[in-house]
Amino acid sequence: MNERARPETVGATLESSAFFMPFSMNRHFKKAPRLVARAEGIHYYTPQGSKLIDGTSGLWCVNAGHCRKKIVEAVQKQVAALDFAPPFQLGHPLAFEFADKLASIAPQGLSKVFFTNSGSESVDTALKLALAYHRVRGEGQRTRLIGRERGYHGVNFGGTAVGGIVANRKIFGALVAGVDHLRHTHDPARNAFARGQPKHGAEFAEDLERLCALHDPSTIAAVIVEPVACSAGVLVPPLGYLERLREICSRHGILLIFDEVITAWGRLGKPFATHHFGVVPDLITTAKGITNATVPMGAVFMKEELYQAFMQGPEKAIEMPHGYTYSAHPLACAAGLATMQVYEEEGLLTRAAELWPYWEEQAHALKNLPNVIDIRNVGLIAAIELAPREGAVGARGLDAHLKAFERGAYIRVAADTIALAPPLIIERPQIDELFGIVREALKTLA
Ligand code: PXG
Repeated sequence: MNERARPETVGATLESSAFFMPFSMNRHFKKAPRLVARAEGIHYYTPQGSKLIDGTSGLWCVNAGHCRKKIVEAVQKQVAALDFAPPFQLGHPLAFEFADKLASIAPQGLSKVFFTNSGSESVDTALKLALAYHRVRGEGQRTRLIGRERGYHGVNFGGTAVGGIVANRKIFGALVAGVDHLRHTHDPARNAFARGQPKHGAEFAEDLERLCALHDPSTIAAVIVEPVACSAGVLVPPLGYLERLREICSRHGILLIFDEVITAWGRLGKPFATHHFGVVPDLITTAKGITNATVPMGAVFMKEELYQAFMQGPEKAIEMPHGYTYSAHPLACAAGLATMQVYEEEGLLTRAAELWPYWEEQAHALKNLPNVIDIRNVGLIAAIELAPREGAVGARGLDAHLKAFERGAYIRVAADTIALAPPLIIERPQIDELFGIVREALKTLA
């Protein structure tokens, strides 16, 4: 065993480690590392054997819980049978089988699937598909892409450009030309402590009309939004908002992309958020739970007519000059097929709907704890927003994360907002336990 992985030495030598950790406070972390060595069900285990409830399904991705036997075995079997197959001008049966399986679960009409390896790649793929779709139809002047303030669409250039979290953008220069942003939908003055979709704010969708008036709608290729903006602190769409956005896009011939990297695969009690909200986009980006995070993978779903628009040229021509070495990787397809089987056998794509009322009650029961200024929930997601300390945005959130960890729960924080989204297999007593730990952490927080 690597010396660093031994329980007695773990953490002792990390300050000089070569690992530049992503989206992490490297120096702070390496001084007092929080490591996990094993996982099972809804729990992580530290190298020393302490048990932690996984309050955020890893990074919103381990929807069926950790180390599920069926998925593990499918991957083990696949790696020994076909480790890799080029996806360009060659195929392997699982890729076609998995795409068909996914299309059968996806919202009706979104019948074609493009494979990627992550949410970021799904987003950049969807943006390129949108631009190319307009171009092959003779509307190549539609080059503008519209995102939204506080949106998170991964970290590649396209996704960073349409994203709207300032800290993720500001040090990377001009990004991509021709991008604009809708205003965000957060309105705590009217909507604080809303349960599910907030009542006020459908009119924020009218901001798209403002951008249409500014740029002329004929220059806009696509609008991309998360149905629920999760990374920016769980912003649930106001009632009527997504409907309005859909109407405006349709009226102006603009493609609507839902980024469902987090919300797909059962998080809102239906397979996709699209099913839950009843508003159907033209493209959907997914990743994370598509393989229960066992093997990296993403997929972009598109309407049949988009796919068909690409199929009009000569048959001996590549219709979409885009794709990754690892698109439809055999291990990912095997993991994904086994994941869908687990989801179906255990009813996990709809289980959040059953847990929702209980989950909502437990979340909102934290209302009177110190520093809590808002609580938001949707499906099996909850956000507890804390007042920031003066001049130190995020400090209280970080302390909440650390205190919860000490008490046996791994939770994500976005600045001063705690975000909870446990595996969809969680039971009611475990929900109590998770909120119990958060409650204790909040009580002791300065
Ligand atoms: N779109 C959305 C909506 C996401 O939430 C991505 C794209 C990018 O996916 P990849 O696989 O490239 O990371 C995401 C990722 C958090 C958190 O705690 C959220 C994500 C990733 C890491 C942390 O909010 N979302």
